Amino acid sequence: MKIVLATRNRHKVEEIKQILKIYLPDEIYSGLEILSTADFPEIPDIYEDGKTYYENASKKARIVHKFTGLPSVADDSGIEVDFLNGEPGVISAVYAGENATDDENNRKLLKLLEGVPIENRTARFRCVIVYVDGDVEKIFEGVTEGKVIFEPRGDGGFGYDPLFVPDGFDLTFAQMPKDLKNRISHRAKAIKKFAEFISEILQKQN
Ligand code: ITT
Repeated sequence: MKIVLATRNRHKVEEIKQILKIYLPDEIYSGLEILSTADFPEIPDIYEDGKTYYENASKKARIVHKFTGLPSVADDSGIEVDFLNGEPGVISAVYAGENATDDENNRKLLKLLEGVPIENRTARFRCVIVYVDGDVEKIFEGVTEGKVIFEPRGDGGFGYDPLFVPDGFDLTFAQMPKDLKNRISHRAKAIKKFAEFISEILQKQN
């Protein structure tokens, strides 16, 4: 079976593949051909104008399914900071501007949290995964709670990882070994549910 990951974010592609490898039985993972938007140059850029993660993920999965004819899986995700009333949330990727780098987004977030003590820096990462194949649409969600620290730590991961320490840990997502982030992250929780769903489909086919 082929599936297409409807994302242009290469970090997400890498993480989703690693998480699927953790949660799918070996015989299913090895029979799965995991493609991504990068394999289909004809797919246009997708403008993310949704007000919710679901709207954006559903739009990405539907467009990629339309162009490829293959089961498509989109991820829309973001960080929600309580002190900022849930911002940046759905606009996490473009918080500091349309073409903002991760570094610019992180600096904006730190500036808005200047002077805020650690106990008030609570936040969560949320990931919404949408699977589309023909008339079938399925939604899977994962959330990981934690805090935004005072300065970036670590070189791993992407996005806001250097600023986020998940509850129960001392390391940021960017300091952790990849396979630890990929067991406890918002994306891991959502993809674990997707892996259960896809395993069932594939087992029925065999
Ligand atoms: P696609 O839309 O092509 O999938 P994108 O990076 O634009 O790629 P989103 O619109 O879903 O994806 O934006 C998600 C942003 O939220 C992402 O760019 C990061 O800034 C942040 N984010 C999501 N998951 C993250 C993670 O695991 N670690 C750090 N930051 C994350």
